Order: sequence, then C-alpha cells, then structure tokens
Amino acid sequence: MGKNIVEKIMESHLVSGKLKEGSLIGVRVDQVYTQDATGTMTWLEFEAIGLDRVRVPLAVSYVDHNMLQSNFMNADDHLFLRTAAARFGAYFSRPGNGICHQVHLERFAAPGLIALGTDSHTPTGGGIGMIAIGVGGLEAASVMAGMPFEFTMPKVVRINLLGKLRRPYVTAMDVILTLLKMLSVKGGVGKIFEYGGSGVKDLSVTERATITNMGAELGATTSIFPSDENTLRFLKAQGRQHQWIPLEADEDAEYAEIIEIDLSEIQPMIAQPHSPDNVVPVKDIKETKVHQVCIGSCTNSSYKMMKTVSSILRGRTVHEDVTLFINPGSKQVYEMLAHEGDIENMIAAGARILESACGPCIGMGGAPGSGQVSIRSYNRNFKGRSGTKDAFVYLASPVVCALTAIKGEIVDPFETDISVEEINEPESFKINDNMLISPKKDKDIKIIKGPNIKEVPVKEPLENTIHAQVLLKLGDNITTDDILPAGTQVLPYRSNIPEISKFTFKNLDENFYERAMNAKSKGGGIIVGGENYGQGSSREHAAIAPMYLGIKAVIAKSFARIHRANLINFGILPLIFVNPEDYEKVEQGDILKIIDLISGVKGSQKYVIFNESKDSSFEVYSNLNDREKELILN
Ligand code: MIC
Ligand code: SF4
Repeated sequence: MGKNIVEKIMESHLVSGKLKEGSLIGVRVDQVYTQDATGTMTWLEFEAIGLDRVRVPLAVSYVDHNMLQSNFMNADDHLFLRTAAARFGAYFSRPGNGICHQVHLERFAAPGLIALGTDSHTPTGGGIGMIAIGVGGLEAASVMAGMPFEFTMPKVVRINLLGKLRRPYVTAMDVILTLLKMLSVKGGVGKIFEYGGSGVKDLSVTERATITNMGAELGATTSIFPSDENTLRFLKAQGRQHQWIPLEADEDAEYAEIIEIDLSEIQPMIAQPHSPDNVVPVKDIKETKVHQVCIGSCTNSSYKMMKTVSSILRGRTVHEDVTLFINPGSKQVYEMLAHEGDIENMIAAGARILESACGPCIGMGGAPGSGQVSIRSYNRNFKGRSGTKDAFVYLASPVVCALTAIKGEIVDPFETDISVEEINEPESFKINDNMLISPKKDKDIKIIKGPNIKEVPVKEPLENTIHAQVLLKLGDNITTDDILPAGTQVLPYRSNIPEISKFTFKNLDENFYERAMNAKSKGGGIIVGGENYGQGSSREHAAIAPMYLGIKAVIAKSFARIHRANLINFGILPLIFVNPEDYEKVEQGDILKIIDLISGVKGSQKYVIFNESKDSSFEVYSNLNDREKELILN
C-alpha cells in the first residue's frame, strides 16, 4: 500500500508504537525551538532535569514575544535565555532577529525532518515539507533531554488543491481563511492536514507557510506540504540547497478524508471579531470604517507580501483616521526591505514601523483604542488579545490590510481604483546570520537569573479524592488568552508563576484569583468548560498558574490538544463529560466530590462525580494514554 507524506516522515523517525491512527507512538525529533515567552519556563525545566547539554541535533532559543523593555524584567529574561542557550548547547537568536517561526523557516527548517516548538504556530515549518508541531514547555524540555516525542497518531486528512490563485488580489491568507470558514476552529482537532494536488505548484514555500501557520487556528496537530521544485528554489535562495530532498505522497496513499479546494475560486476573505473562523468574503463587509491596521507577524511577513504592501503604499498616505503598524517577521526580510527602499516607502506613507517581533499580535504595544476597529494580517483575533477588551479585531490578507489603510475603510481588492502589483519571489535572500549565536563548547558558562526568574512550581502526586468547589463555569472555545491573558502587564511575568497567577481568568472574572486562593486550603477548585477548552496558544502557564492556585481538575466537553497535554504535565486532571448534557447539571459554586481517582486512572478511567450541592451525580472519563497516566499519578 502507498504512503502519504506524514507516514513517510513518521516512519523514518519511529522509535515506538505502531504507525496507526489513534495509537500511541514515539518519534525521534531533529529540531526543538523555544521562544522567550514560553522559553524561560522551558529552559528552567530543562535545567531541572539536570543534564549538561541538549540531546537533539539542533535546538534554538528565540526572543520575539516579550520585547517591550519598560523595566528590568524582559531584559533580564533575555539574558537568562542567552546564558542558558550557551550553557546547554543551543543556538540563541538575539532580540531583533525576528519571529521564531519565520526565522526558523528561513534558516533551519528542512523537508523530511521533525521539529517541535514551544509555540502553537510551529506548524509554519510544514510549508517546507517538515513535520513541525507546537508543544508545551515540559514536552520540549523532555525531548531536548533525549526522550522521544510521544503522542497519539492523528488522522491524516488530504487537502487537494486545484487551479491557481487570482493573484495579486487573492493570497495564501485567503486560502486558509476559506478553510477556517469551512471547518471552524475545531475542524482540525485530532488531525494533520496534508496538502497535495496540482494546485500545490502554484504556491511558493512562504505562501505554503502562511497556510500551515494558520492551520493552528483549525486546531490541527500540524499541516504539511510536499517538497518539490519550489521547495528547492526557496532553499537555494536561502543558500541551503544541500538540505533539499523531494517528498510527495504515493499515488495510492490513503487518507482518513479528502477535501478539495479550487484555488481559482477563492475570493478575498476576512475573519470578523472575535474568532478566526468567523469568516466572510471581504466584499460582504466592505466600507466598514477602520481605525487601525497591523501588517506583519509570523503569518504574513514574507518578502513577497511585504514588497506588495510597500508597492501599495508607495506615493500614497495612510488615511487620516487610521494608524498603520508594520512589524516585519524577520531581520532578513526587514534588512532587504530597508536595502531596497521599501521601508522608505512605508515611512513616507505614514506607517509606524515596529521592530521585527510579535508586537501588537500578542498585545505587546499597539493596542487599539476603546471600541475601535483594527484589521490585521495576523492569525488570531480573540477578544481582548489586542490588549483592548472592547476592540473589534478582523483578520485579512496584507493586500486587503494595505488597501484598507489607505482608504480608511475595508476594501475589496477587486473593486478598488488602486492597482496592486504582482511581486515575484526573490532569486536569493540576503543571508546574514550575525544575530544567531552558535552553541558554545564551554560547559562552565554561568546561567544568569535576575529576580524575575523564579523556580518551577511542582505539584504533589494525585490524591485519591477530589472534594472541591466549581470556581468557574465557562462556555465553548475558551482560549488560553481567556485563561491567562497576554499583553504588556502580564507577559513579562512568564518566568514568575506567583505573580502571573494573579491574572488567571482575570478578563473573564475579576475576582477569580481571590476566590481560588480562598478555596486553595479548602480542597482546591474545579473548572467546568464546554467544547474545545484551551484552544489557541501553547503557553503552559495556562496550566501552571491554575495548578499553583489549587485547581485539581477541569471538566469539559472536549479539550484542545496542546492545552490538554499541558494540564496533564502539571497534574490537573482533564475530565470529559460522558453525556455532554450533564454540563447543565453543574453550576458555579457547586461542591463536587470525585472518589477512587487512583484506581480510576489506572483502570477504567471512568469516574462518578457527586454534586453535593445538587444532590445528584454524573459520569466523566479521562482518555489518558500510558505515559499520561504516569504523569498524572506522579
Ligand atoms: C500566540 O500566538 O498565542 C503565542 C503568544 O505566540 C503563543 C505562545 C505564548 O503564549 O507565548 C502560542 O501561539 O503558542
Ligand atoms: Fe508571535 Fe503572533 Fe506569531 Fe504568536 S501568532 S508567534 S504572538 S506573531
């Protein structure tokens, strides 16, 4: 029987288990990378494991999230990361070098490899034909310590692309927004999307990477494209042609499902507030007044897209009601734009050029005004993520964003008097790795820890009985941004759990922290959620902070993959309603009792929950694999 691309790569990396949908497998990992917001914890965890050096062929520590330096905290964290990378044998990508996913794609990603990153948009690397998966910090630390990466083999779904995009008006961003409209933010849970078909050759590596990047918003484990002539062209332009191998699915490869998309039928699309799947054609909401436009991020900062934006802005002025921010995703692209006069075009038009980092995407600067409309070429528009609770954030292609910045209202590229130029991919990129510090040989380097770097908190082993109060009852699609917000006030505490835990659920419930602290000595707390609990980010802090506050279990209808793994890693039981209707049987404030947990985890994984406040009971289950059972018990 023929094989698909995912099977080919997994098979060549398999160390345990059977390569079969739904079974637990272990694979060897070639590359691991971290970013600063998740990386400080990851490197503390790696240090706690007690090894001298990383045991993977390549590890990279990037700095791109916490960039605003209004006091010592972020600067101290960067120093910790630099010295830890030097001490443990990882590359260090200095602040200013760019956003981890884009820099990794440009300088390290290669077809046929497996990479893990402590960030949910790690699948960006799928654009080059690599299996790239976002994980929590402890997962990454264990793998860097030489363990295989163990996970349940997802379904492989083929996305068959046909035809060609109607360039330059329709872009890769419109492809993934179309998929989000079709499949929703839950549509990819438990799946890997493998792209194929005659339309693949119409897309360059960076366009493919835009699509795999935002596959994270579908909830997919990852997404991957074949490695072909376009992949070779990109690697050549990056001076890395020796890393090319061809990779495609066999003719008779099998898939769990096949979805067909005709690229020539795709139109400019836009995600409306407050979810990336709330997608409509741009023409349906054209002329909506806009106050802010943000272009860049790890989703849409390729050379080609940035040059397109520059050409739209050339000789024009940003509308007087609009603030335009541009954050190029990598120093490489930034330097080329500067060299070729594009930064000059942007500045002349009135754009506010930011450093090459996440910036407004994660609410680190550039928050919109109260009730204002912001349109962004980014990947997430969850409520409050921008830093402004009542802002309205839309997501669209850089083309739509740039045209909108000029007109002051949402523009359909097919209907405007501004002509959009078609830009070609570059023959060669400007290669200058001076902001990447190579691993050091010296093992005596001292790791420098400022006052913001605190210990990793550790939980007691699982107790046999949980007798606790429901501290919060929530609906569907709760994001990690809801659980633990980002932004200028919170993000700098990522290395400091006692401080950051004060912000747990703060945007949803002002008093959560106080309630949790009160309940902590009285048996702790339980959270109740709906479907897809914990979607979004890989930040394990969204599990560590609740653990620190005494949360013992989360009961939900279903969980997002990375957050579920993070809960287990930090000893919080993820429990699922056997009958989803039983969700109605619990209220905030109810006292619940769950008994015989230890034998339950080891055995049937079914548990009866007694709701003492309602004098009723209902059933839940956990679906832990053997490795997860061990983690939860210990
Ligand atoms: C995000 O886009 O939500 C982030 C910020 O990059 C997160 C990581 C984090 O919370 O540090 C992610 O995607 O995993
Ligand atoms: Fe950074 Fe935004 Fe990309 Fe996350 S999605 S890595 S915050 S640019």
